[in-house]
Amino acid sequence: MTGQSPALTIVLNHPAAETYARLIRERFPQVRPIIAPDRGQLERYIGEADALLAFHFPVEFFEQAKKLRWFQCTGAGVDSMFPIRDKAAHLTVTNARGINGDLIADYVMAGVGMLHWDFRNFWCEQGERKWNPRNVAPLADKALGVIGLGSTGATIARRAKSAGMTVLGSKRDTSVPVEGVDRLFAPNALQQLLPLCDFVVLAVPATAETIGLIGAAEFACMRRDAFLINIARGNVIAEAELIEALRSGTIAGAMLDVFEREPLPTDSPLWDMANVIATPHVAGNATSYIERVFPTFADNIERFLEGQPLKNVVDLRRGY
Ligand code: OXD
Repeated sequence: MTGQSPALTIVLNHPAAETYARLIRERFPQVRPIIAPDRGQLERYIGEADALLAFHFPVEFFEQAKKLRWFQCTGAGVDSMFPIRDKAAHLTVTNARGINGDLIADYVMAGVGMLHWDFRNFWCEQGERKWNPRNVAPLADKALGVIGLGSTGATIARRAKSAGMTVLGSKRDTSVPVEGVDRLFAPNALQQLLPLCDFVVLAVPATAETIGLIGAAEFACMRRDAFLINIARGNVIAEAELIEALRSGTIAGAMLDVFEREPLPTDSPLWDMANVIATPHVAGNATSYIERVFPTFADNIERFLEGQPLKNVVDLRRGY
């Protein structure tokens, strides 16, 4: 590329920017990757970017990104663009949907097993050397509802079905069946779906329609022995109302990977609740993530250079 101007300049605002840069150089000598994992570098280089790769879109630099035409999100959720979505119509936004659905489904099924068997209690009893046998219903007697049947939700549904569970789900278009889902509900029929579930799994993107989707009214529809699992985004739940529902026994417990504020503040009551399993937004963190996601990204670089439509394009008005 010496002496020639690059065909495409990509700013890499990611902790693994060095690795992405190496992979891009190996495959696309005509492309100029710029390593910019922190604010200072981003501020310096964002004005040169034709494309940006990041997990969160750095909205504070949007106005400076005058040449930007493409944002490749390294994850699935592009809710970080929410504040600028009305100004970003000129950008092509692509994501990495489908890359980590299997891992997220592993996480959900692990949560279903732990909550259902009350493993937290077994661990406490083990610490106290207590021998306290009890009986547990097979999962095949239980129903799991998936709110949001995009690529991740549909993978979760198939896994729950393969564990023998009754699987319910909600999605916009209920006319097309989803493999493994016994019964589909429209998004406005949550109040009918929730009382039927032993486990409710949130797998919706955070959009104008889903922010605050689950609050006191929805917890009141759930069974007192039901569990909630959130692998979507923290702001899909009204967190203060969740804490109240967990405290008062309106629902039995929850496994939460995402929170209204991340990292979860150290003074959040969720850390100490005996009926909560809290994890630090890891459900989709597959080992070798970069190797898994890079083929999609490389395919898109090729398409971008050839002026072809990109893959995994996100409709910013819908939010997914
Ligand atoms: C994602 C995530 O959006 O891991 O991919 O949260």
